[in-house]
Amino acid sequence: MSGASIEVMGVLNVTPDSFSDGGKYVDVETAVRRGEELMTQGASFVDVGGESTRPGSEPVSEDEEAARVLPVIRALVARGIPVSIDTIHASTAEAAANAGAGFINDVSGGTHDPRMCDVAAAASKAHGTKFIIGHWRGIPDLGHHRSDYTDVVTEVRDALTALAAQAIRAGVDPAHVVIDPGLGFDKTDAQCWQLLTRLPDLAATGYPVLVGASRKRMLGEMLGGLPGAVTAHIDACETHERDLATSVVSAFAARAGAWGVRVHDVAGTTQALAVEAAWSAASQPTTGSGLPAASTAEVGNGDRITLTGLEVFAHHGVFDFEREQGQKFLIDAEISVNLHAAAAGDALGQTVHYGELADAIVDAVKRDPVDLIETVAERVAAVALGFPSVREARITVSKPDAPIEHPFENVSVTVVR
Ligand code: PMM
Repeated sequence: MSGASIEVMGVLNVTPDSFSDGGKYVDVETAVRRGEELMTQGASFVDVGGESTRPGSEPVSEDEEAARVLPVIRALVARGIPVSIDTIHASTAEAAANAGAGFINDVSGGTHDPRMCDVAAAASKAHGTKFIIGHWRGIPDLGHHRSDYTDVVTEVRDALTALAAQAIRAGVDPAHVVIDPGLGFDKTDAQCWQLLTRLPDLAATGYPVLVGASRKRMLGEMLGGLPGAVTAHIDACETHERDLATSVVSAFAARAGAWGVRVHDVAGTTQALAVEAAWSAASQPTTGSGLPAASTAEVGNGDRITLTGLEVFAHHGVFDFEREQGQKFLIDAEISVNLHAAAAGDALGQTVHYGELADAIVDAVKRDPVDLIETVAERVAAVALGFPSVREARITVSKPDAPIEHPFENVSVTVVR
């Protein structure tokens, strides 16, 4: 279940030939006005592109591309508008990042230009620039000849994971990686729909997932099967005939756990996302306090760190002698935290340091004696949840020497928070 806020990337193609908005925003002033309009309509940031990736389109020299995008990026950044640069060229990405673009959006995922990963790494380090890694198999060809997959979702996911690992090895901060299945790039319409329906498989990689379905052929083909009167109505409204379908995809993508959507019609998507958010909020189970209860979907992908049998000498208990003499407590902590980025980058900074977790738990158990191990468990859970990215904590506190008048093996309580 979603309801979480999702990034809306508004498309601003400053190209004469992009497939749906080519030629509309070629002069800087018009482009900047459009960027401002996209932000007013609810965009989180504006994706500026200077070269069309439409199959069969004319390649653009890097100089020409830079001349198209840089003045627009500079003007948008000067107005405080967050920007991404849509390019497969490292030199354009570098210049854009230096001009203040917060995202490098490379539909080739760093495969087209051998310098791209190094540029993304330097920008990640110097400016905190994020790197959007798209999936494709080469410059788009008119015949869509490279769409042979045995299992498109698994293959795209594995390819993106490998590209992300390569970028991280080059020096991109794992927290700056975003992945994108590259809808329409070397994929049939049916394969694009499969990728959408299995977005959770991509999200389970631990990387934020961006979806770019806006106005793409997969939507046109689907709408083509509707009665002619439907299209006639759309024409009368003067909106692009695929925008409504795009907005519906945005809502479904949000529900499926996407981090963001790349769209031309920001206003439509903003409305669709508002509907999705209201729907999700109303359908959340609530606790007695009226607060939403944690759902399994929110808890994440199943990754866990488990620390068992942590021994702490402390003075908890209802009897005076327990308070005076103290006794042994054993703590088991199981925390839910996405471990993918840590594993991909072999990076301690992306996970919970179990030594620090143990230290924090021992400190929490040792301080201020209380009557109940329930209270101790609650305290330990709060400490565990205080570590960054921990989404759930299952804490068991055992008191093997508890004052019970009969032979027993152990007594414990478990809380899940
Ligand atoms: N598609 C296009 C261009 N840039 N960027 C990302 N991250 N994902 C996409 O799917 C994507 C993209 C092609 O569409 P356009 O010509 O309308 O910009």
